[in-house]
Amino acid sequence: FGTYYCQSGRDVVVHLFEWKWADIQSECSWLAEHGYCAVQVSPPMEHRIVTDPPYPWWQRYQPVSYSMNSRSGSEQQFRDMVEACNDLGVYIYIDDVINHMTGGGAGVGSDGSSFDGDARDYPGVPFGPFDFNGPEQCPTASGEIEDYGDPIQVRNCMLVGLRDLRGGTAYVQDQTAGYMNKLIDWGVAGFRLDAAKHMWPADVSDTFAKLHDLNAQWFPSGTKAYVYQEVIDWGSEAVSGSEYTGIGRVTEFRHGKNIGDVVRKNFGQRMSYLSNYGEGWGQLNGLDAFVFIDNHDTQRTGDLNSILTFRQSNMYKIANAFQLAWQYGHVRIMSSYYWQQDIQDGRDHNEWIGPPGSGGSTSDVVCFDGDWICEHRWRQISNMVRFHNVALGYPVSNWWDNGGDRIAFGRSGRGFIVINNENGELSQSFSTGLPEGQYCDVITCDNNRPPCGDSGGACRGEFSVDGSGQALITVPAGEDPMVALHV
Ligand code: QV4
Ligand code: CA
Repeated sequence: FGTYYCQSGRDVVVHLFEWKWADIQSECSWLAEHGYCAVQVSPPMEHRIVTDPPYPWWQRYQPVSYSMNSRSGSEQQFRDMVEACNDLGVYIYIDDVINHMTGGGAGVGSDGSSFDGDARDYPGVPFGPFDFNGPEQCPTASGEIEDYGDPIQVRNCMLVGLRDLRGGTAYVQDQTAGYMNKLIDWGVAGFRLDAAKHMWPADVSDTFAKLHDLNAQWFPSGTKAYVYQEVIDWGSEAVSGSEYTGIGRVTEFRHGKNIGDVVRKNFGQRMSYLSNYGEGWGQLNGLDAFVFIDNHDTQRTGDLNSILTFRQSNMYKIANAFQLAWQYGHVRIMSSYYWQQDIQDGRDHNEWIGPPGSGGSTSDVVCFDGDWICEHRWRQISNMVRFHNVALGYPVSNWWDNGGDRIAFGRSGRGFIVINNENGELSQSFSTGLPEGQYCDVITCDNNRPPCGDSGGACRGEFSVDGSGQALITVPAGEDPMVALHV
């Protein structure tokens, strides 16, 4: 399940975090034009409605049933979105929460189903007490995961009180695979497996063995769903990401931290150390890895001194340009909404705040209105998605660095990028490996070929590559300290 299917020349995933289905449906035309392969959408199943705190984003990680009315819209709106995006060749991956149901307490979910977490009763599925892990499976007195050094606790006890499904039983697998098959039959192409670390690998593969092939209306017959599993592995716990690489791809959380540390120059890191970035840094094999600079968790509760987000816009653009120009892992771009942080003692007390809107409903997306950040539309990022697509499959070449924080590299004649993460202008002749011709800087210009276009006057214009692949390139320091050229 680690193979993904894209329209030819597309590769990158965008996470439209907390967007409504109707807004994603309209965004798909823009995404198709700009070469995105797929969209990751928020968990689409019926979820708990949390009022204390009021309607946090994380209420959607507490399933009540697998019916489809959620904060993002109705079942019909979901299906319309999938069809419209598929028709444009932009595929939908859903955030798949099947390790658990809600936390404690009782109530009514977003589609009207009742639930009682204390009694472990979810009639909307239905699940009852026998479908959950209890004292026989989980060795801790609290029923919670207390020691991440014990794989049995990690898999069989509750993650922050979330009622933990017995994923090894045929009945539970039939319900969760049935939910995924419903979505596959509607045209969904992939799954981010939430909390995969908390599920036994054998249960995960038994569940996926029940999945239908993708819908033949849009996908070649025999195509399997794409799966990337959320396993946070810093190397210090009992459960490791490599236990899951045989099933599908695995999130590589070290990617965002490592690149964040390099661009921020933490711990003496330098851009020049990136020359062997990827496996050379002790990370997963790139063909197993699913990567991102930040995700919906790390941008809130991650190590905020390492992780880069839209809030550090200039460094964030450098980090994204590097991950898109380099060749490592399957890349996802984060697309966020704004919230006011309240940092006390290094922790954001507002990290729970849900998407823009009121009373638990979400506002329509208007990119760049101050509420919706739309990083995926930032020119420096979306033009680098194009660079990434053009260079797909062409190895890194023409490496250059100054031993410090200035680097340059090519992609075997398809693209070339220079990054100047130091003070002062960088100006010199580079061996680009590019064919002779005139190129535009895609970090600051609209087009890759003349006429370069004028993005608000920032465009750095044309660069000439001569017959031997040499080009004189000047890269100012400060805002957008990069030049990127591609065929
Ligand atoms: C609270 C107490 C518990 C207590 C419980 C009683 O903290 O000690 O037992 O009440 O019922 C929310 C609250 C949390 C609350 C819990 C249950 O924040 O305080 O427990 O609900 O009511 C998201 C949020 C969580 C949120 C959860 C469910 O991050 O804060 O919990 O949604 O709403 C590990 C895992 C990794 C996980 C990561 C966050 O290995 O898998 O933690 N990441 C994924 C998602 C993440 C999501 C979940 C998993 C759960 O990316 O967004 O958690 O689906 O590293
Ligand atoms: Ca579990």
